[in-house]
Amino acid sequence: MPDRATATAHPNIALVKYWGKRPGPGNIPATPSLSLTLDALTTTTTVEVADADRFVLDGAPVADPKIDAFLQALRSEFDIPPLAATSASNFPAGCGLASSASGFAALVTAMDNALGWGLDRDARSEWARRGSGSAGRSIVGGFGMLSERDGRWVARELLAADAWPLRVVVGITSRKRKAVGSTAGMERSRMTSPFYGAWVRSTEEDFADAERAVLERDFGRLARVAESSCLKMHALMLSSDPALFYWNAATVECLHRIRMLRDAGAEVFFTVDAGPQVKAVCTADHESAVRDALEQVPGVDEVLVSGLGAGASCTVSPAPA
Ligand code: 2P0
Repeated sequence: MPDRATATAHPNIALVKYWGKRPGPGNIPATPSLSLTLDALTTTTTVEVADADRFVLDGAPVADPKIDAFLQALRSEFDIPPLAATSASNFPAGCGLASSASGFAALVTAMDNALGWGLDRDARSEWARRGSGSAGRSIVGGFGMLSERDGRWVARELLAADAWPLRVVVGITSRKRKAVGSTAGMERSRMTSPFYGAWVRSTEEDFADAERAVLERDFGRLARVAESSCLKMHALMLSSDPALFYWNAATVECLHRIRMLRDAGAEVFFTVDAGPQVKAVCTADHESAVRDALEQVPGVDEVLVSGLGAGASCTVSPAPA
C-alpha cells in the first residue's frame, strides 16, 4: 500500500441534466444524465495517511459537511486511517463550473490508490456519485452517461473523447459563489415546483434521444435535446419556491448570440448549469467564431476553450521517507 497518491479529474458538463434526487439515502438521482468531460479544466488531489483528518482546498483548510459525510460513508465500509487531502483546481470553485464533480472524482481515485482498495471503474463512479451526483460522470471520459444498471447508479463512457472531438467554449460571467448550492436547490425543486413530475418524465425521453444523437454523431439532434433539457431545468428552478435564479444579464445575452450564430449556419448550442456561466458546445470548425462572439458580450469576464478529456486517473507517488 503506497499510503500516498495523487489523482487528477476533469469537470463534466451535462447535456441532459440531473436535477433532483430520489428521496432516501445514497444520493440516488431522480433522472439519468448525459455529459461531456472537459480536458482544459483540471482538479489535482493528493491523499496521504496523516495523524488527523485534514482537507486543504485551493490552498485553504476547509471543513465541508459534504466531504465529512462522504468520508463517514466510506468509513462505514472501509477501514480508513486519518487522512490529509490537498486539492487544487485550475478554475474557480462553486460558481457553476462543476468543481464538485472533478473534486469527488479525484478524491475517490486518489483514496483508492493510496489505500490499496483496487476498486474498479464502476465502484469508483458509484462512490464519487455518493459524494456528488455529477462526480460519478467525471470518472469516465468523453461522453458519459449516468443511469441505473442492474440496480446500481454508475457512469459509463458512451463514446471516447476522440470519437467525436467537439469543442466547448465557456463564457465566465461571474466568479461569485452561488447563493444556493445544488443539493439544497434540487430538494427545493422536488418539494415545491409544480413541474417536478413532468421534468423527471421528460428527462427519461431526452436521455434516450441524446444517446442516439451521440451514437449517430447527429449534431442538430444533440443541439435540440441539450438546449431543451437545459431550458426545462431552468424553468424547473424558476418555478421552485423561493425561485432559483442562476442567470445574469450576460448569461442571457450569450444565449441569444449563440442562437444567432446557429441561425447563421454555425454548429453550436448552449447549456447552463447551476450558475451564470454559459457553455457553448460546437464543432472545431466553428470554435473561433463562437469564442469571438462570447468575448464581445458585455459582462463576459473571460472565455475558456476546452476539448473533451479522459476520465479520472491516478499518479501514485512513493510514501515520504
Ligand atoms: C448536472 N448539476 O447534471 C446538473 C445540472 C448542476 C446543474 O449535477 O447534490 O453538485 O452533490 O449530487 O452533482 C450539480 O449538482 O449535486 C449538478 P449533488 P451536484 O451536472
